[in-house]
Amino acid sequence: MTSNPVTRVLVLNGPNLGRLGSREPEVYGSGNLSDLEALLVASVPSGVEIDLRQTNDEAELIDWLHEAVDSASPVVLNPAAFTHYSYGLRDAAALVTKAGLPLVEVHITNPHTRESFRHDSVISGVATGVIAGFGFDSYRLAVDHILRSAR
Ligand code: CA2
Repeated sequence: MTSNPVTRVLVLNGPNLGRLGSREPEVYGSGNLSDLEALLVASVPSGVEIDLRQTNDEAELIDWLHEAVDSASPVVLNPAAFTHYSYGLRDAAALVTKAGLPLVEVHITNPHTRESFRHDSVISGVATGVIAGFGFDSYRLAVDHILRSAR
């Protein structure tokens, strides 16, 4: 539960998600990150900023989680392949939730229906919750939860 009204949600995306819309539409759908941003902006009340970012760089993603702590911003995180092995990202995600801020792990696909290496997440154990398998709606549901729980 966040105590202050939410004015900004950080929506952070890990490696290769910048390629959404141009590759593997049968797996990830045909929308790109601009489409995702537009969907989220349309789903939140005025006065709530959707700050959507993507990086292929693990260090940059960790820095953004530190920024979330310092600015008390709730986070929606699609860690992409880092989900499955990055203990550095896990430690940074734990800093967010230990600061009392929500961090919702999201996935476009349901990793449990895919290759076995995708079945384990090193992030889930420190996340507030996990939403997977609903395409871009996974993100919308995560933002909706963050805004409802902050009321
Ligand atoms: O389903 C998800 O959102 C994933 O986080 C996507 C990751 C994958 O490693 C996770 O297991 C599940 C992969 C993102 C790769 O993004 C691409 C986008 C377009 C084309 C190819 C890859």
